[in-house]
Amino acid sequence: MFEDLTGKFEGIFRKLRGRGRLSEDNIKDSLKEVRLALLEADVNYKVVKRFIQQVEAKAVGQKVLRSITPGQQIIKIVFDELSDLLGKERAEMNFSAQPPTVFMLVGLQGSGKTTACGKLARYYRKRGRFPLLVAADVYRPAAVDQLQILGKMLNLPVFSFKDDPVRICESSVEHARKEGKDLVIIDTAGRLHIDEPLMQELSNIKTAISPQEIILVADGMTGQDAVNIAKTFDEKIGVDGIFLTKMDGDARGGAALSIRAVTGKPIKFLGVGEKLDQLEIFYPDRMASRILGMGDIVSLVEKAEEATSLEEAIKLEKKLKKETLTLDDFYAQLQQLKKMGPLESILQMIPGMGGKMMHGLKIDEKAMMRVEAIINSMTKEERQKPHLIDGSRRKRIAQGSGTSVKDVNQLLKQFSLMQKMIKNMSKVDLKKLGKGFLSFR
Ligand SMILES: Nc1nc2c(ncn2[C@@H]2O[C@H](COP(=O)(O)OP(=O)(O)OP(=O)(O)O)[C@@H](O)[C@H]2O)c(=O)[nH]1
Ligand SMILES: [Mg+2]
Repeated sequence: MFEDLTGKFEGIFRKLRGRGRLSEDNIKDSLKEVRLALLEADVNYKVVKRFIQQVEAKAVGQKVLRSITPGQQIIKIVFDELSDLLGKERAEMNFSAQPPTVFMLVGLQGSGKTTACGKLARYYRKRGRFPLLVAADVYRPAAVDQLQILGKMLNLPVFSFKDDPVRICESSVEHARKEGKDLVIIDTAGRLHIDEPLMQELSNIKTAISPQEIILVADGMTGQDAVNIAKTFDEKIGVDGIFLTKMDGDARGGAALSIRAVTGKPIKFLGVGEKLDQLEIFYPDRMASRILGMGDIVSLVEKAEEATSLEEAIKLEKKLKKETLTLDDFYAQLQQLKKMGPLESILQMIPGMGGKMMHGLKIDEKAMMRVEAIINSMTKEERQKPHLIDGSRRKRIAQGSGTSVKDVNQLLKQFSLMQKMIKNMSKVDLKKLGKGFLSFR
């Protein structure tokens, strides 16, 4: 996501940082580069023009503060403008005071509506809601099946029967009310292009059930097309927010950066993969800092928090205080790390690790799998008391896990180092534990 732009911003800011004083001329030069970078990222040209004008107006003639360098001051101005461009503050979803709340997802064919329904259902279920998925795409039988598969995966009910979409939606709300489901998520039909019958149908559904949120699902990889689609949907039926999908495949980010400014509607979520947990809540300021290569500590911490349940953390901390870290704990920790998603995407959120820095660093996920296999091949006793693992046990474990004795030795060595390291720590530090795996080969 945004790799191209981040790389360019890093270059531009590096040059600025090296300068003690800034003149109007070198501000202009930098802004020219920023402008080019944004255009190359496929940001709408009108949006770029306004952006540059605003940064320039703020930068030129600004008093240089004594405590920071002029370069830093410009970075701050660009950051502020970028956050504004992305919407400034997080736009929350609206919930009805009288349940059920209805989210209606709309968008073109293949934009990711059905997947987005599953992601939102999973996300809100985790936050204590009771979602009901509704299949309002009656034209493609496979569409209903797809939603039902997602429902099974999530263990959530799916409402569907053969009828006209408006009646399906009306009955689904009734059904939710009766069954005590407080969140209705409607998956509507997509078309290849925007056409009148589709708009009419969506509009009829809207009139019939007055959803709290009409969310336009748009494919981020299509750049300015996504922006135009959002604009048309908003004009025809009115949308409350945008769910931008396939951001994992979008290195440029033109849609994300233009859509708010062009449509006036906020991005609320990003889809960053096909899996149901590959959902990101959209925060304009955090996204701006990520694009600028400043990293995103807050998101990182939140992700870690979601993965490590409080209970587990307390248990582990107690254990660490007693200095009896076992391979079982180590294994549990590994699972937590895995729940946080691919290591690369986590590292990308750490300042200084974004953009170009990542190219030189290859995370060895295979090594992590090897560690898992090795621990899996140990007996319960061995995991609790690693010092029992002698030569012949090492051979057996290596064979059982399809690794070599050398691998087993290395893991045990690393583990004992970690035990020592942890003795010196008062609290669990996921990041440090993570580093252990990264260098393990
Ligand atoms: N990489 C990636 N793929 C995604 C994402 N969201 C959805 N997809 C994929 O995009 C394809 C289309 O997704 P669907 O959810 O079926 O799209 P849809 O809008 O419901 O499509 P129709 O029902 O045909 O209109 C599927 O292969 C999804 O797995 C995402 O965030 N990242
Ligand atoms: Mg679908």
